[in-house]
Amino acid sequence: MSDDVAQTLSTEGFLLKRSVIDRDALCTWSEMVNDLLHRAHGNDEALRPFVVYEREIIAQQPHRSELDPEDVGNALYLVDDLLATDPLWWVLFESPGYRDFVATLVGHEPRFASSQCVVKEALVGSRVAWHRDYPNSVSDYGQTPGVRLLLSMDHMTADNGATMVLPGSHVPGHPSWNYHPSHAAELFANEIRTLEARPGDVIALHPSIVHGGGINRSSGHRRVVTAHWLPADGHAIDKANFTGFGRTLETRHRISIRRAHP
Ligand SMILES: O=C(O)CCC(=O)C(=O)O
Repeated sequence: MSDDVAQTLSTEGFLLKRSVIDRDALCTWSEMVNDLLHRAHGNDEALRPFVVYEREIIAQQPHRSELDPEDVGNALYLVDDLLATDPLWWVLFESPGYRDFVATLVGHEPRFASSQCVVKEALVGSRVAWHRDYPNSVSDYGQTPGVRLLLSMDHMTADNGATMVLPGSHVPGHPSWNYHPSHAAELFANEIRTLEARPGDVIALHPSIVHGGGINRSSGHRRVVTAHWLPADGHAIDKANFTGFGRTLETRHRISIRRAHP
């Protein structure tokens, strides 16, 4: 990891890198995302195991939105496990700017753990609840938890539900560890940062940072492609049989993911 990047990630728990993906590569990523979401909207059967709809999120966690499940139609919340939906995603994850950034953060033999497209559709997008990606009830990344990257596909602003972070909250001993992440976000509200990003920018998150994001009631969608990357000696365990963690990925860069409860 370069010194300034290492310093920022270790002290702040996040960093925003501008224009990681160049304009040409971004067009290809956009086409992939558009195609994916088009298929998901069209109820493509092959995608169904990977799609989470807004109505499902709101039915299970009503505090994520002031809308009712029947208000949000067929809006998508996320598509999980992008590599399972289409192996071509792997080509995108190999885009030079992106790949170099991953290498800067976790070394030249990065291991891939998971990926999603998180969608906040125009007018109806729910909030992302405050959480830490590690530790949590879903996944265990052990001693070398790596980094979560969020590639912004749209201009993310406070209005459309940009990602928000509580700086420093990844550090053991930070007072936020005494509270549930949503309570910590309330208590330390004046320290929260909203990460406004443009298409092609990448947000890097330490897996233990408290983060979340607001609703989208704007007229445009807000989409990010997330991917969790580990160093060469990293490992991930799926503790919840969460969609997206079940497969064993076998290429050189990918990681074998074990289930805690087969
Ligand atoms: O979509 C976002 O803004 C946040 C995504 C997120 O929280 C995550 O990938 O852990």
